[in-house]
Amino acid sequence: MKTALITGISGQDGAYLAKFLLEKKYKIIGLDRRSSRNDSWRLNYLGINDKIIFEYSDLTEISSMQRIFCKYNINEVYNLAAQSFVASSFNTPISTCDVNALGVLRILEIIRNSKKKIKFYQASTSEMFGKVLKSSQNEKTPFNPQSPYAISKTFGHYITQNYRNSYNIFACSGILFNHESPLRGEEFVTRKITVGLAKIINKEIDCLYLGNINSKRDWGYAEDYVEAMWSMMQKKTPNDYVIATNKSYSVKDFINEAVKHYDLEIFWKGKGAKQKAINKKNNKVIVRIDPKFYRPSEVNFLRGDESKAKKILKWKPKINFKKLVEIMAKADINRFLKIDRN
Ligand code: NAP
Ligand code: F7E
Repeated sequence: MKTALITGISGQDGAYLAKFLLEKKYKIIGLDRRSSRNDSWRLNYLGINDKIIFEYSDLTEISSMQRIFCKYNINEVYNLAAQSFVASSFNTPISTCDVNALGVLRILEIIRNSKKKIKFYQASTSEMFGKVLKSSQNEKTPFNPQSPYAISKTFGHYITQNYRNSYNIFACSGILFNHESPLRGEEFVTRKITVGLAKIINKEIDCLYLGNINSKRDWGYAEDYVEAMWSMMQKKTPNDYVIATNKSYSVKDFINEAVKHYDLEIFWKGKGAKQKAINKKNNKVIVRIDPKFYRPSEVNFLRGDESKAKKILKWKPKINFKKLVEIMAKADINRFLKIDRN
Protein backbone atom coordinates (compact mmCIF):
# COMPACT_ATOMS: atom_id res chain seq x y z
CA MET A 1 0.00 0.00 0.00
CA LYS A 2 1.41 3.38 -1.03
CA THR A 3 1.13 6.39 1.27
CA ALA A 4 0.38 9.82 -0.18
CA LEU A 5 0.54 13.13 1.64
CA ILE A 6 -1.88 15.67 0.16
CA THR A 7 -1.47 19.29 1.20
CA GLY A 8 -4.61 21.36 0.59
CA ILE A 9 -6.80 18.33 1.31
CA SER A 10 -9.82 20.56 2.05
CA GLY A 11 -9.67 22.27 -1.35
CA GLN A 12 -11.33 21.32 -4.64
CA ASP A 13 -8.40 19.33 -6.05
CA GLY A 14 -7.40 17.87 -2.68
CA ALA A 15 -10.85 16.32 -2.31
CA TYR A 16 -10.98 14.85 -5.83
CA LEU A 17 -7.39 13.61 -5.69
CA ALA A 18 -8.02 11.93 -2.31
CA LYS A 19 -11.07 10.16 -3.78
CA PHE A 20 -9.06 9.05 -6.82
CA LEU A 21 -6.12 7.75 -4.75
CA LEU A 22 -8.41 5.98 -2.26
CA GLU A 23 -9.87 4.09 -5.22
CA LYS A 24 -6.28 3.08 -6.04
CA LYS A 25 -5.93 1.80 -2.43
CA TYR A 26 -3.53 4.49 -1.24
CA LYS A 27 -3.29 5.44 2.42
CA ILE A 28 -4.03 9.17 2.48
CA ILE A 29 -2.53 11.64 4.92
CA GLY A 30 -4.33 14.95 4.56
CA LEU A 31 -2.45 18.04 5.66
CA ASP A 32 -5.04 20.44 6.98
CA ARG A 33 -4.61 23.77 8.71
CA ARG A 34 -7.06 23.43 11.54
CA SER A 35 -9.24 26.49 11.83
CA SER A 36 -12.47 27.49 13.54
CA ARG A 37 -14.29 27.03 10.21
CA ASN A 38 -15.51 23.61 9.18
CA ASP A 39 -13.64 23.01 5.95
CA SER A 40 -14.62 19.39 5.35
CA TRP A 41 -17.71 20.03 3.21
CA ARG A 42 -15.99 18.80 0.03
CA LEU A 43 -14.72 15.58 1.62
CA ASN A 44 -18.18 15.02 3.10
CA TYR A 45 -19.79 15.68 -0.31
CA LEU A 46 -17.61 12.90 -1.76
CA GLY A 47 -18.25 10.67 1.29
CA ILE A 48 -14.55 10.18 2.10
CA ASN A 49 -13.96 12.32 5.19
CA ASP A 50 -13.62 9.32 7.51
CA LYS A 51 -11.16 7.56 5.17
CA ILE A 52 -8.45 10.20 5.54
CA ILE A 53 -5.83 10.52 8.26
CA PHE A 54 -5.71 14.22 9.07
CA GLU A 55 -2.55 15.90 10.25
CA TYR A 56 -2.66 19.54 11.23
CA SER A 57 -0.01 21.87 9.95
CA ASP A 58 0.52 24.88 7.70
CA LEU A 59 2.85 25.45 4.76
CA THR A 60 4.35 28.35 6.70
CA GLU A 61 5.19 26.06 9.65
CA ILE A 62 8.21 23.87 8.85
CA SER A 63 8.59 22.12 12.21
CA SER A 64 5.13 20.54 12.29
CA MET A 65 5.51 19.51 8.63
CA GLN A 66 8.82 17.86 9.53
CA ARG A 67 7.09 15.86 12.27
CA ILE A 68 4.55 14.54 9.72
CA PHE A 69 7.33 13.40 7.40
CA CYS A 70 9.02 11.58 10.33
CA LYS A 71 5.78 9.95 11.50
CA TYR A 72 4.84 8.29 8.18
CA ASN A 73 6.63 6.47 5.42
CA ILE A 74 5.46 8.81 2.68
CA ASN A 75 5.90 7.71 -0.95
CA GLU A 76 4.24 10.58 -2.81
CA VAL A 77 3.60 14.21 -1.85
CA TYR A 78 0.99 16.20 -3.75
CA ASN A 79 1.50 19.86 -2.87
CA LEU A 80 -1.89 21.40 -3.60
CA ALA A 81 -2.04 23.86 -0.70
CA ALA A 82 -2.01 27.48 -1.75
CA GLN A 83 -3.61 30.86 -1.40
CA SER A 84 -5.18 30.15 -4.77
CA PHE A 85 -7.40 33.18 -5.40
CA VAL A 86 -5.64 35.53 -7.82
CA ALA A 87 -7.73 38.57 -6.85
CA SER A 88 -6.86 38.17 -3.13
CA SER A 89 -3.16 37.93 -3.90
CA PHE A 90 -3.15 41.65 -4.76
CA ASN A 91 -4.35 42.40 -1.21
CA THR A 92 -2.18 39.83 0.58
CA PRO A 93 0.95 39.54 -1.58
CA ILE A 94 3.37 38.75 1.26
CA SER A 95 1.43 35.90 2.85
CA THR A 96 0.56 34.60 -0.64
CA CYS A 97 4.29 34.33 -1.42
CA ASP A 98 5.06 32.82 1.99
CA VAL A 99 2.63 29.96 1.32
CA ASN A 100 2.83 29.54 -2.48
CA ALA A 101 6.55 30.14 -2.98
CA LEU A 102 8.40 29.50 0.29
CA GLY A 103 5.92 26.77 1.26
CA VAL A 104 7.10 24.73 -1.74
CA LEU A 105 10.73 25.25 -0.77
CA ARG A 106 10.05 24.17 2.83
CA ILE A 107 8.66 20.83 1.64
CA LEU A 108 11.49 20.34 -0.84
CA GLU A 109 14.04 21.01 1.92
CA ILE A 110 12.37 18.41 4.16
CA ILE A 111 12.53 15.87 1.32
CA ARG A 112 16.15 16.76 0.52
CA ASN A 113 17.21 16.41 4.18
CA SER A 114 15.25 13.19 4.70
CA LYS A 115 17.34 11.34 2.11
CA LYS A 116 14.27 9.14 1.46
CA LYS A 117 12.91 8.42 -2.01
CA ILE A 118 9.85 10.66 -1.76
CA LYS A 119 8.18 11.78 -4.98
CA PHE A 120 6.94 15.38 -5.13
CA TYR A 121 4.16 16.97 -7.22
CA GLN A 122 3.87 20.76 -7.44
CA ALA A 123 0.59 22.43 -8.42
CA SER A 124 1.82 24.92 -11.02
CA THR A 125 -0.58 27.06 -13.01
CA SER A 126 -1.38 28.59 -16.38
CA GLU A 127 -1.35 31.97 -14.59
CA MET A 128 2.46 31.79 -14.92
CA PHE A 129 2.00 32.46 -18.67
CA GLY A 130 0.13 35.65 -17.77
CA LYS A 131 0.00 38.16 -20.59
CA VAL A 132 0.61 35.43 -23.09
CA LEU A 133 3.39 35.55 -25.62
CA LYS A 134 1.88 32.74 -27.77
CA SER A 135 -1.72 31.98 -28.84
CA SER A 136 -1.58 28.52 -27.27
CA GLN A 137 0.77 27.80 -24.40
CA ASN A 138 2.90 24.71 -23.85
CA GLU A 139 5.78 23.69 -21.57
CA LYS A 140 8.23 25.78 -23.62
CA THR A 141 6.22 29.02 -23.68
CA PRO A 142 7.95 31.82 -21.71
CA PHE A 143 6.27 32.92 -18.48
CA ASN A 144 4.97 36.46 -18.09
CA PRO A 145 3.13 36.42 -14.73
CA GLN A 146 0.80 39.31 -13.86
CA SER A 147 -0.15 38.91 -10.19
CA PRO A 148 1.52 38.17 -6.84
CA TYR A 149 -0.22 34.78 -7.08
CA ALA A 150 1.29 34.01 -10.49
CA ILE A 151 4.73 35.24 -9.44
CA SER A 152 4.68 33.14 -6.27
CA LYS A 153 3.71 30.08 -8.34
CA THR A 154 6.49 30.79 -10.83
CA PHE A 155 8.97 30.60 -7.94
CA GLY A 156 7.37 27.29 -6.85
CA HIS A 157 7.70 25.98 -10.40
CA TYR A 158 11.36 26.93 -10.82
CA ILE A 159 12.43 25.75 -7.35
CA THR A 160 10.80 22.37 -8.10
CA GLN A 161 12.83 22.13 -11.32
CA ASN A 162 15.95 23.23 -9.45
CA TYR A 163 15.62 20.54 -6.75
CA ARG A 164 14.97 17.92 -9.42
CA ASN A 165 18.12 18.93 -11.29
CA SER A 166 20.36 19.60 -8.28
CA TYR A 167 19.48 16.80 -5.86
CA ASN A 168 18.03 14.10 -8.06
CA ILE A 169 14.65 14.36 -6.34
CA PHE A 170 11.65 12.98 -8.25
CA ALA A 171 9.90 16.35 -8.48
CA CYS A 172 7.40 17.28 -11.16
CA SER A 173 5.00 20.12 -11.88
CA GLY A 174 1.62 20.04 -13.51
CA ILE A 175 0.96 23.34 -15.27
CA LEU A 176 -2.79 23.12 -14.94
CA PHE A 177 -5.15 25.47 -16.72
CA ASN A 178 -8.40 26.47 -14.97
CA HIS A 179 -10.39 23.46 -13.82
CA GLU A 180 -13.77 23.67 -12.24
CA SER A 181 -16.45 21.48 -10.69
CA PRO A 182 -19.35 21.56 -8.23
CA LEU A 183 -16.61 21.63 -5.55
CA ARG A 184 -15.08 24.89 -6.85
CA GLY A 185 -14.94 27.74 -4.31
CA GLU A 186 -17.77 30.24 -4.75
CA GLU A 187 -15.38 33.20 -5.21
CA PHE A 188 -14.14 31.83 -8.55
CA VAL A 189 -16.09 33.12 -11.52
CA THR A 190 -17.63 29.85 -12.75
CA ARG A 191 -19.14 28.88 -9.38
CA LYS A 192 -20.05 32.52 -8.74
CA ILE A 193 -22.17 32.34 -11.91
CA THR A 194 -23.79 28.93 -11.29
CA VAL A 195 -24.58 29.82 -7.65
CA GLY A 196 -25.65 33.37 -8.58
CA LEU A 197 -28.12 32.21 -11.23
CA ALA A 198 -29.63 29.70 -8.78
CA LYS A 199 -30.09 32.52 -6.25
CA ILE A 200 -31.73 34.73 -8.89
CA ILE A 201 -34.22 31.98 -9.75
CA ASN A 202 -34.78 31.47 -6.02
CA LYS A 203 -35.40 35.25 -5.64
CA GLU A 204 -32.60 35.49 -3.06
CA ILE A 205 -30.85 38.14 -5.18
CA ASP A 206 -31.93 40.23 -8.20
CA CYS A 207 -28.68 40.55 -10.03
CA LEU A 208 -25.18 39.07 -10.33
CA TYR A 209 -22.25 41.54 -10.33
CA LEU A 210 -19.10 40.54 -12.21
CA GLY A 211 -15.81 42.06 -13.41
CA ASN A 212 -14.12 41.51 -16.78
CA ILE A 213 -16.54 39.19 -18.60
CA ASN A 214 -14.53 39.36 -21.83
CA SER A 215 -11.65 37.51 -20.21
CA LYS A 216 -11.04 34.09 -21.80
CA ARG A 217 -9.94 30.90 -20.07
CA ASP A 218 -9.26 27.28 -20.98
CA TRP A 219 -11.74 25.58 -18.64
CA GLY A 220 -11.57 21.85 -17.87
CA TYR A 221 -13.13 19.51 -15.31
CA ALA A 222 -11.28 19.00 -12.00
CA GLU A 223 -11.82 15.23 -11.75
CA ASP A 224 -10.12 14.77 -15.13
CA TYR A 225 -7.19 16.89 -14.00
CA VAL A 226 -6.35 15.07 -10.74
CA GLU A 227 -5.90 11.90 -12.77
CA ALA A 228 -3.14 13.68 -14.72
CA MET A 229 -1.36 14.60 -11.45
CA TRP A 230 -1.19 10.94 -10.47
CA SER A 231 -0.05 9.85 -13.96
CA MET A 232 2.93 12.23 -13.84
CA MET A 233 4.02 10.68 -10.55
CA GLN A 234 3.95 7.15 -12.01
CA LYS A 235 6.41 7.85 -14.84
CA LYS A 236 10.02 6.61 -14.61
CA THR A 237 11.43 10.12 -14.84
CA PRO A 238 9.98 13.35 -13.46
CA ASN A 239 8.92 16.08 -15.87
CA ASP A 240 6.56 19.05 -16.25
CA TYR A 241 3.29 18.86 -18.17
CA VAL A 242 0.64 21.29 -19.38
CA ILE A 243 -2.85 19.99 -18.57
CA ALA A 244 -5.58 21.75 -20.56
CA THR A 245 -8.34 21.29 -23.15
CA ASN A 246 -6.87 23.55 -25.88
CA LYS A 247 -10.19 25.44 -26.12
CA SER A 248 -10.80 28.92 -24.80
CA TYR A 249 -14.09 30.59 -23.83
CA SER A 250 -14.97 33.96 -22.33
CA VAL A 251 -16.76 34.51 -19.02
CA LYS A 252 -19.65 35.81 -21.16
CA ASP A 253 -19.69 32.48 -23.07
CA PHE A 254 -19.92 30.70 -19.71
CA ILE A 255 -22.95 32.81 -18.72
CA ASN A 256 -24.65 32.25 -22.11
CA GLU A 257 -24.18 28.49 -21.75
CA ALA A 258 -25.20 28.38 -18.07
CA VAL A 259 -28.51 30.27 -18.38
CA LYS A 260 -29.90 27.50 -20.61
CA HIS A 261 -30.00 25.19 -17.57
CA TYR A 262 -32.02 27.68 -15.51
CA ASP A 263 -34.81 28.11 -18.11
CA LEU A 264 -33.59 31.66 -18.64
CA GLU A 265 -33.35 33.50 -21.94
CA ILE A 266 -31.17 36.58 -21.94
CA PHE A 267 -29.98 39.29 -24.30
CA TRP A 268 -26.99 41.59 -23.88
CA LYS A 269 -26.97 45.38 -24.01
CA GLY A 270 -24.17 47.94 -23.74
CA LYS A 271 -20.40 47.79 -23.92
CA GLY A 272 -17.48 47.64 -21.46
CA ALA A 273 -18.52 48.45 -17.88
CA LYS A 274 -22.05 49.22 -19.17
CA GLN A 275 -22.68 45.68 -20.41
CA LYS A 276 -25.66 43.96 -18.88
CA ALA A 277 -27.66 40.79 -19.42
CA ILE A 278 -31.44 41.16 -19.47
CA ASN A 279 -34.01 38.46 -18.79
CA LYS A 280 -36.20 38.27 -21.95
CA LYS A 281 -39.27 37.19 -19.96
CA ASN A 282 -39.53 40.20 -17.64
CA ASN A 283 -36.90 42.69 -18.90
CA LYS A 284 -35.07 42.59 -15.57
CA VAL A 285 -31.30 43.01 -15.54
CA ILE A 286 -29.72 39.86 -14.11
CA VAL A 287 -26.01 40.49 -14.79
CA ARG A 288 -24.18 43.79 -14.41
CA ILE A 289 -20.54 44.84 -14.35
CA ASP A 290 -19.08 46.15 -11.11
CA PRO A 291 -15.57 47.55 -11.71
CA LYS A 292 -14.63 46.58 -8.16
CA PHE A 293 -14.13 43.06 -9.58
CA TYR A 294 -11.59 44.29 -12.14
CA ARG A 295 -8.03 43.27 -11.27
CA PRO A 296 -5.11 45.72 -11.04
CA SER A 297 -3.47 43.64 -13.76
CA GLU A 298 -5.54 41.19 -15.81
CA VAL A 299 -4.76 38.04 -17.79
CA ASN A 300 -7.10 38.35 -20.77
CA PHE A 301 -6.54 35.09 -22.59
CA LEU A 302 -5.27 31.57 -21.89
CA ARG A 303 -5.36 28.41 -23.96
CA GLY A 304 -3.23 25.37 -23.20
CA ASP A 305 -1.57 22.94 -25.58
CA GLU A 306 -1.70 19.60 -23.76
CA SER A 307 -0.06 17.53 -26.53
CA LYS A 308 2.92 16.45 -24.38
CA ALA A 309 0.55 15.03 -21.71
CA LYS A 310 -1.45 13.32 -24.47
CA LYS A 311 1.66 11.72 -25.90
CA ILE A 312 3.57 10.74 -22.75
CA LEU A 313 0.88 10.33 -20.09
CA LYS A 314 -1.80 9.13 -22.54
CA TRP A 315 -4.02 11.68 -20.79
CA LYS A 316 -6.83 13.62 -22.40
CA PRO A 317 -9.75 15.60 -21.00
CA LYS A 318 -13.06 13.70 -20.99
CA ILE A 319 -15.42 16.55 -20.14
CA ASN A 320 -15.80 19.44 -22.59
CA PHE A 321 -16.88 23.03 -21.85
CA LYS A 322 -20.60 22.47 -22.56
CA LYS A 323 -20.73 19.40 -20.31
CA LEU A 324 -18.72 21.15 -17.57
CA VAL A 325 -21.22 24.02 -17.44
CA GLU A 326 -24.09 21.52 -17.35
CA ILE A 327 -22.53 19.55 -14.44
CA MET A 328 -21.93 22.72 -12.43
CA ALA A 329 -25.32 24.30 -13.15
CA LYS A 330 -27.25 21.13 -12.32
CA ALA A 331 -25.33 20.65 -9.06
CA ASP A 332 -26.14 24.19 -7.93
CA ILE A 333 -29.77 23.95 -9.04
CA ASN A 334 -30.07 20.86 -6.84
CA ARG A 335 -28.25 22.50 -3.95
CA PHE A 336 -30.05 25.82 -3.99
CA LEU A 337 -33.46 25.01 -5.40
CA LYS A 338 -33.72 21.52 -3.94
CA ILE A 339 -35.37 20.29 -7.12
CA ASP A 340 -34.10 18.23 -9.99
CA ARG A 341 -35.10 20.06 -13.17
CA ASN A 342 -34.59 16.91 -15.25
P1 NAP B 1 -8.45 25.61 -3.33
O1 NAP B 1 -9.78 24.96 -3.47
O2 NAP B 1 -8.37 27.08 -3.07
O3 NAP B 1 -7.66 24.83 -2.16
C1 NAP B 1 -6.50 25.35 -1.60
C2 NAP B 1 -6.13 24.52 -0.39
O4 NAP B 1 -4.92 25.05 0.19
C3 NAP B 1 -7.18 24.52 0.73
O5 NAP B 1 -7.26 23.24 1.29
C4 NAP B 1 -6.57 25.48 1.75
O6 NAP B 1 -6.97 25.23 3.08
C5 NAP B 1 -5.09 25.14 1.59
N1 NAP B 1 -4.21 26.17 2.15
C6 NAP B 1 -4.22 27.49 1.91
N2 NAP B 1 -3.24 28.09 2.61
C7 NAP B 1 -2.60 27.12 3.31
C8 NAP B 1 -1.51 27.10 4.22
N3 NAP B 1 -0.88 28.23 4.58
N4 NAP B 1 -1.10 25.92 4.73
C9 NAP B 1 -1.74 24.77 4.42
N5 NAP B 1 -2.80 24.72 3.57
C10 NAP B 1 -3.22 25.89 3.02
O7 NAP B 1 -7.56 25.33 -4.62
P2 NAP B 1 -7.73 24.22 -5.78
O8 NAP B 1 -8.58 24.80 -6.84
O9 NAP B 1 -8.07 22.93 -5.16
O10 NAP B 1 -6.25 24.19 -6.36
C11 NAP B 1 -5.27 23.29 -5.85
C12 NAP B 1 -3.89 23.81 -6.19
O11 NAP B 1 -3.75 23.89 -7.60
C13 NAP B 1 -3.56 25.19 -5.66
O12 NAP B 1 -2.20 25.20 -5.34
C14 NAP B 1 -3.82 26.12 -6.82
O13 NAP B 1 -3.05 27.27 -6.72
C15 NAP B 1 -3.40 25.23 -7.98
N6 NAP B 1 -4.08 25.44 -9.25
C16 NAP B 1 -5.44 25.45 -9.32
C17 NAP B 1 -6.06 25.58 -10.56
C18 NAP B 1 -7.57 25.56 -10.69
O14 NAP B 1 -8.06 25.96 -11.74
N7 NAP B 1 -8.28 25.07 -9.70
C19 NAP B 1 -5.27 25.69 -11.73
C20 NAP B 1 -3.89 25.66 -11.60
C21 NAP B 1 -3.29 25.52 -10.37
P3 NAP B 1 -8.23 25.98 3.78
O15 NAP B 1 -9.43 25.16 3.42
O16 NAP B 1 -7.88 25.91 5.23
O17 NAP B 1 -8.28 27.37 3.23
O1 F7E C 1 -11.20 34.28 -12.75
C1 F7E C 1 -12.70 37.08 -14.55
C2 F7E C 1 -11.36 37.28 -13.87
O2 F7E C 1 -11.08 33.95 -10.30
C3 F7E C 1 -11.31 33.91 -14.10
C4 F7E C 1 -7.45 29.88 -9.89
O3 F7E C 1 -7.84 28.55 -9.67
O4 F7E C 1 -7.31 29.55 -12.24
C5 F7E C 1 -7.92 30.34 -11.25
O5 F7E C 1 -7.57 31.70 -11.41
C6 F7E C 1 -11.49 35.15 -14.97
C7 F7E C 1 -10.51 36.29 -14.63
O6 F7E C 1 -9.92 32.33 -11.89
C8 F7E C 1 -15.23 37.99 -12.14
O7 F7E C 1 -10.94 38.63 -13.97
C9 F7E C 1 -14.80 38.39 -14.23
O8 F7E C 1 -10.06 36.88 -15.82
O9 F7E C 1 -12.35 32.29 -11.70
P1 F7E C 1 -11.21 33.20 -11.57
P2 F7E C 1 -8.42 32.72 -12.29
O10 F7E C 1 -8.06 34.07 -11.85
O11 F7E C 1 -8.28 32.39 -13.73
C10 F7E C 1 -5.88 29.59 -12.28
C11 F7E C 1 -5.40 28.66 -13.35
C12 F7E C 1 -5.27 29.35 -10.95
O12 F7E C 1 -4.17 28.84 -10.85
C13 F7E C 1 -5.93 29.98 -9.78
O13 F7E C 1 -5.54 29.33 -8.57
O14 F7E C 1 -12.78 35.67 -14.72
N1 F7E C 1 -13.84 37.55 -13.77
N2 F7E C 1 -15.66 38.66 -13.24
C14 F7E C 1 -14.08 37.29 -12.48
N3 F7E C 1 -13.44 36.48 -11.61
C15 F7E C 1 -13.95 36.39 -10.36
N4 F7E C 1 -13.33 35.56 -9.48
N5 F7E C 1 -15.06 37.08 -9.97
C16 F7E C 1 -15.74 37.90 -10.82
O15 F7E C 1 -16.73 38.53 -10.46
